[in-house]
Formats: sequence, C-alpha cells, structure tokens
Amino acid sequence: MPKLDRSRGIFEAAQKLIPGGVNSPVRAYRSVGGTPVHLARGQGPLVWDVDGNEYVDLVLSYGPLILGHADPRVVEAITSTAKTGTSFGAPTQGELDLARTICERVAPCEMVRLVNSGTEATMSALRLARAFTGRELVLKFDGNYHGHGDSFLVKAGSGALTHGAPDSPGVPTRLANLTLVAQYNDLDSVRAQLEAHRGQVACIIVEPVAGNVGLINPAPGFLAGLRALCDEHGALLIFDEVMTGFRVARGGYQEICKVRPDLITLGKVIGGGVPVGAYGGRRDVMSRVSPAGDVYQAGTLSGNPLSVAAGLATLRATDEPGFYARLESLSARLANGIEAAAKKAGVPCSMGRQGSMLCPYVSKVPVTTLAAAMASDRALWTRFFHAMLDRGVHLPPSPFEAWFVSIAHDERTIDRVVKAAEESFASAKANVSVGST
Ligand code: KE4
Repeated sequence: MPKLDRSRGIFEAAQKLIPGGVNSPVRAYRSVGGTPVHLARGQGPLVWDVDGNEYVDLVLSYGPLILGHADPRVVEAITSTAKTGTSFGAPTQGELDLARTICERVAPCEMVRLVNSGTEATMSALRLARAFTGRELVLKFDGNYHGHGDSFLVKAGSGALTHGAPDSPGVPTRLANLTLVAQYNDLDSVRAQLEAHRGQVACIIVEPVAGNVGLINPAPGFLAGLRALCDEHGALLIFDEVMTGFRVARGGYQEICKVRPDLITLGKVIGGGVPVGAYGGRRDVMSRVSPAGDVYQAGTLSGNPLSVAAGLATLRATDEPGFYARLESLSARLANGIEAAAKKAGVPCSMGRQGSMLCPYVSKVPVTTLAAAMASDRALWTRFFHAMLDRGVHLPPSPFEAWFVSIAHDERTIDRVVKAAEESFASAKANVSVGST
C-alpha cells in the first residue's frame, strides 16, 4: 500500500480553504473513500504523487492528454508561445489556425467559436439554439453530463413527460422546468417528449457516446433517429463531443456514426491540457453569434495563445500517419486484457469502449442503459479501484467515469495494468480491502 502521508497532509489543509479540498468534485474520492492521491508530476503514461509513488495513469485529466503527460511537442509549444506573451485580448493568427484545423476535421463545423471550458461551450450552444429557433425548451438525456450550466443540472421530473427538476440547489425550478429529460438509447422517450411539447423544443443535446456514466455506446439507429426527430420537429441537434472530439476518431464520433448534427461542442483534446472549449456547426446558425449576429457570448481568455498553441500541437500530433490505428491497438489490448483478468478472477464484467475511452462495469448483464450502469456492483468496483491504486494504477475514482488511453501507453505499460487488474479483481472478489486508506 503506497505511503500517502503528504497527500493526506495537503488534503487536510486544503479542505479548510477549498470546498471539499478540491477544485472539481470527482477528485475528492467521495464515491470510493480514502485519501485522494495528490499528484506532483506526469511524464508520458506515468504520474507520481507527492509521496513519490509511481502510477500508470488512465485518468489523463479526464480526456485532454491524448499524447500523454508533458509531451515534448506540447511543452515546447506552450513555452515558446509564453515567451511572446500569454494573452492579448486581441485576435491572433493562432486562433485562425485552430479554427481551420477544427473545421477541416469536423465536417459539421462550418464555423467555430473558441471558449474556455466544455461548460462554456455547451451553455453557449444552448443559448444559440434557443435564439435560432425562437423556442425555450431543451431536451437532454438522463445520465448525460454537459458541464455545470444551470440548464444541465436537471433530473427527470416525477412523470416521464413532465419538465425537469433541479439536480442541484441554486438551480431555479422555473429554469429547470425548461429542460426536458429523456432516456438514452430510447427513441420512444424522445418522441413522446417532442410530441407532448410540439413546436416548443429548441434542441436536443446528446453525448453521442455516453462517457459520463462510464461508457455506453449509442444503440444502432439511436443517433440517426434523433436526427430524424429533430428534422420532423424543427429542433436543432447538438452533439456534445467535449470528451469524444478528436479522441475516438480524427474527426470525432460524428465521423464514425455519419450523423450530421447542427452544432457540436468540443473541449479537452483541443487544448492539450490547457483550458479550452469550442462550439461550432452550421454557418447559418453560428452566424447568429455576436458580433456577427445578435446572440451574445464573450470571454476574456477565449482563444488565448497558450491554449491555442497547446491545442494545435496536440491536433497536429494526432494527424501523424497511423496515430489512431496505434491508439486503437493499444486501447483494444487494454480492454481485452481487463476482460480476461476479470474472467480469470470470476468477476462478471461488461466492457464499454469506444476507441481510447473505456469503462469496465462489474455487471452480469451488458450495460447499454443508465439503469444497467447504476445496477452494476459498485462495492466490488470500489475494492478493485483501491487494489489497483495499491498496485500503481491511477483510475478515475468512480465506476461511472471513463478511463482514457494515450499514445504514450505502450504495450509494456498496458500489460503492467492488466497484471495489476488480475490481482486486483481477485482481491476485490475475495472481499479483501487491500488499501482503502
Ligand atoms: P468542462 O467544463 O469540465 O471543461 O467540460 C464539461 C463537459 C461537457 N461535456 C462533456 C461530454 C464532458 O464530459 C464534460 C466534462 N467531463 C468531466 C468528466 N466526467 C470533467 C471532469 C470533472 O468534472 O472534473
């Protein structure tokens, strides 16, 4: 079991000054217990905590680090750019270069606006959809996460066809009521909401691959069905590709599913680990954004040189020949290894995977819905999580977060994770809590 004295000390002090001791809730280990490891540095597929313990990292900042930690191309881009200034509040060449790269690779993006987070991107896309259609209701899916904008912190209302209810204090009920909630992979639930609110729904926003409940792929026909329903009802279709964009394919998931949304939100990979977000899509829709149009959205650091430089360096590296084929080979090796490890230990495993995003659920049944994900064995998964941490593998601290693979995770590193998983599934099954400190 790793020594976590310094992590523990920092965490205790931080909780006095930062809510929960963290700057984003999932990092506090509330769903798995124990002391969150505080990291000191990363290099390639590895990270080291403040106590000097080494881990293979499968969090990768929840997606941005598709090249791994401290990739020299990204580090060089940031350091050389910083020497010429970090932010101007004026347009730069780099912003045009990044816009060109995004629009060249993501077909539905005829225009794009850079912002500073995925949350900003989705909030802005929602405002734009409401303005463009003149409608107020929006529809999201139970279990999909689109950042912490008020309109997204909404849970399904009491009846299947009612309006949403706040999923956090501070979200006004009247605002939450403007969000309808349907079930992922269930077109009938979408059709029912659209028909019950005919002519009132501005947009449907969907994670084309649900990466915030672990990993659930769209059922065959689900996304195409959303496209058809949006066309029938005059609503815009928004793909939230903050997590999948440039990760699951060169052009994101829209390139794989061949369904064309009206708007796409992006983030994570396009900043290479530096704060970023973006929303883009149809020219006639995006042209409504200020100052070209009348839909207001702004940001002091939007398109800042450091994020743009890191993003361009990352996207250029993913454009090298064979990049995604190699990433797929490594990711498949990991997924197959984890499934074999679970089987060897007699632990039921349902593997969700789309490219280099994956999530092994402890479940006897295939996990294709939110309900099935929620019914998975969280207790065993939590023991597995701690057993993996004790064996030097840094996983997201929740059974409902996707794991990420980078191009820096070579076969030897993957096999190291698989070996740890064999031991960890066995100890988790034996109900031996190896290291939940
Ligand atoms: P940010 O505001 O965190 O940059 O992006 C919000 C967001 C929007 N859309 C999707 C599909 C996302 O996955 C996210 C953020 N993802 C989470 C991971 N589950 C970020 C991790 C965190 O909240 O700390």
